[in-house]
Amino acid sequence: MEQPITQVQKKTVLSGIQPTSRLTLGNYLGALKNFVAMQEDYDSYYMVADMHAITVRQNASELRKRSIEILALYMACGLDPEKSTLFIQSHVPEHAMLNWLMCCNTYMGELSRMTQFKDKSAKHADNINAGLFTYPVLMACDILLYQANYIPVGADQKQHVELTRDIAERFNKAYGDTFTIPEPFIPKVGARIMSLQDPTSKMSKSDPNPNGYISMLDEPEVIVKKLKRAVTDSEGEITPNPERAGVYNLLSIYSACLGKTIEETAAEFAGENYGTLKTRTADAVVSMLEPIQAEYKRLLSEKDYLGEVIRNGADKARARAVKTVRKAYHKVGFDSYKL
Ligand code: ATP
Ligand code: LTN
Repeated sequence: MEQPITQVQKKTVLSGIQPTSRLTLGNYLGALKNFVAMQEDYDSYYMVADMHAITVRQNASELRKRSIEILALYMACGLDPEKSTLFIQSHVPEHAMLNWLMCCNTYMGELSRMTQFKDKSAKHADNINAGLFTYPVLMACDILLYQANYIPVGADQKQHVELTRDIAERFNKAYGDTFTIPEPFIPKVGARIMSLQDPTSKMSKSDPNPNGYISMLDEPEVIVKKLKRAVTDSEGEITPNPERAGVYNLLSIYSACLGKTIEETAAEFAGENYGTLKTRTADAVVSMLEPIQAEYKRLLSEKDYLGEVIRNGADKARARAVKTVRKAYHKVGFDSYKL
């Protein structure tokens, strides 16, 4: 008798990036590049985290525009709406619906230990709002709604994924199995690209000094110039030593662009000077970003198509998210038959 074909259920991946500004090389190498690599083998959900972005004051029309642009950039990098579910977070109201339940299962002490909260409240001392504090709970909801197994993120988000695990385990213990426990997926090289001007702090899209970061949309000449100005040290030798933060950062960028290990790259540059390292790193970055930039420009001119992708993405995401909300609402004692 013919055997029935049993389909192996793919594991689920979810991640997101905040549309707070144009994306940097750090966002690409730490997160986005892996989104693309993972979409082939996983049931993938990638969102633009616009609800997270308003923890810091945003201009409304710019936020709306940038959210669409970032979704277009996802696609320009290779995310295919036929393979992945691409959506804008605020289009899926289930994120906010689950948020309250999870706020009631998270401790103040846990949230006050989050380093991103400490950093951002220091940076925005005039607007330390409750959303900035509870932000990791919303991030936990993003992940748990889709029952995601793996979360591709840069090293700075590891703490938030760990908190998500704790909240999910607590909920499952109190109410019975409801959520999948996720794991962070952090790349070996590129998980923490540092500022070109201060290599002891993370390259960040909200850095007021544009020489500190490379934007994914920077022109080739600008990329070359920024890398030429990158802070190194006075030792003159190229070795893979994390304590020599400037040189190590350039080696990381070069390695991550070409998919090599830092040791391989350091061996390649042994005996060379910093000028060569900077020029070849700039070449690697430019050749990686140029085709993405061209495709991005093309996609932005296809407004109707982008609109369709965004609407379909929201429908697909909602269909999945609502199932989890129904389950969780029922578990806590809400009458969820109407959802
Ligand atoms: P902001 O500066 O607005 O706080 P950000 O540049 O840190 O933002 P996020 O939207 O917070 O960017 O991050 C999106 C993803 O990119 C996350 O997975 C994060 O870990 C990753 N990421 C951000 N910066 C870097 C970096 N410098 N190196 C590697 N990964 C990074
Ligand atoms: N908190 C992340 C962005 C983010 C995210 C998520 C990442 C929001 N929701 C869910 C992974 C999964 C950040 O600030 N980088």
